[in-house]
Amino acid sequence: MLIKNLKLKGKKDVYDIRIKDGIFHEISNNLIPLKNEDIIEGNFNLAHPPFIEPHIHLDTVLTAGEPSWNKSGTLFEGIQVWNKRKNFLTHEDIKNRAKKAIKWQIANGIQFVRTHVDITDKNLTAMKAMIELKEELKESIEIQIVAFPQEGILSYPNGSELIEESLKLGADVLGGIPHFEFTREYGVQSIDLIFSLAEKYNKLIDVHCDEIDDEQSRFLEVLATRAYETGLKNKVTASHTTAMGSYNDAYTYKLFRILKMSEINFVCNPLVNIHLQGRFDTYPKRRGVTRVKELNKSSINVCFGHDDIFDPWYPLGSGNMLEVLHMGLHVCQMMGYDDINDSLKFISHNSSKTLNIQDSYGIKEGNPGNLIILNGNNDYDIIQKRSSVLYSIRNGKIISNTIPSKTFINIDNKSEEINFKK
Ligand code: 17E
Ligand code: FE2
Repeated sequence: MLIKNLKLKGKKDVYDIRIKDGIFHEISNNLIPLKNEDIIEGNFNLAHPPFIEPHIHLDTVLTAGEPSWNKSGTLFEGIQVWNKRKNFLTHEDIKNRAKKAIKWQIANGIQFVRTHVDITDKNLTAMKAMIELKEELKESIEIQIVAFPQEGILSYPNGSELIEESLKLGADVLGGIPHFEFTREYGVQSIDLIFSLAEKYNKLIDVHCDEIDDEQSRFLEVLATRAYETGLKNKVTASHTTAMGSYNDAYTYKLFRILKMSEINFVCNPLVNIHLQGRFDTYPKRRGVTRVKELNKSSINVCFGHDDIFDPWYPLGSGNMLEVLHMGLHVCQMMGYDDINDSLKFISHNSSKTLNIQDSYGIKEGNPGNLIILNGNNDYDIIQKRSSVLYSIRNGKIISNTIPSKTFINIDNKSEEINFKK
């Protein structure tokens, strides 16, 4: 396959890209088509590595309102509603809903997903279904599965057995929820258990950590310290960490030292946490998101995740990482020209480090031939217009393409096509 006339980030020239046997073969100017080669016209749009969804709950997608709506908008009511919905889970229910959401993700240029799957269920129905779906879709999307104990490990009957069983079934990552355990001690013990299992089974770690507006919720320091001391370091991710939005600056200054030393990754979920947090405040009302701008400035790896699509925690969403980024830039006040112009990394390169796939990620000769073509030629333009993903190409095969809409206006006695939306 030959893709003609592409812009590449940070480069002035126009490039052609040849993918052969599923691999980036040549990236150069003016490549001559070979006999019988498939040709795609890039129209001077930006070629970019595929978007990454580093944090979603695919087992819960598309269940909002079942059996009831989350009326308070809190994390806690979401957990209660899901607890009731769990009674109706079947293998096919999980697979059908997750597959529908994955198709939306593919249409939006996502090719790598890390999904949390609730394992506080004695039958592990969702885990078994997601492991099967991961295998079925592996040509089109790479899925990492987190064994996520939604109702706690030490606070849930047989929690530690269920999480270990999930690893034996094939989960890739260990999850946790220390701030939701009954006691602080259980929270710390749950982190210790996660680390010992990660070492035993050679797995990654991604913990829902301090997702609460309680400035006393300080499991992040424990997670980072264990990551540092065990040497698991960048194999560890802290998701949400919304309490960091409530920590005082003196404590946060001290905390950042171990965060930096630990080399752990962060996932901020701005769409969902701007909605779930601050719910116990009147006014002033906290934003309840982690300190993305400051983490990034300290060269600590941080990326953005969607978290939910139409489920007990979030009533909207269509799997579009540009919407996530758009919200993230606003909520984290990263709206300077340079911030906006260098922001696609929060849904691509930075996320690849979180997933530990950075070595084979990116448009580079010799890497797997995975890219998207966006309807725009720089980060700024693409976010402002929330561009369509014109093509998503995986191992040299088109897995989605979109024809952008056209809009006509009729004013001043003339009809005109305008290009405000991509
Ligand atoms: N569960 C949880 O503990 N936190 C969340 N944000 C979601 C599920 C979506
Ligand atoms: Fe989450």
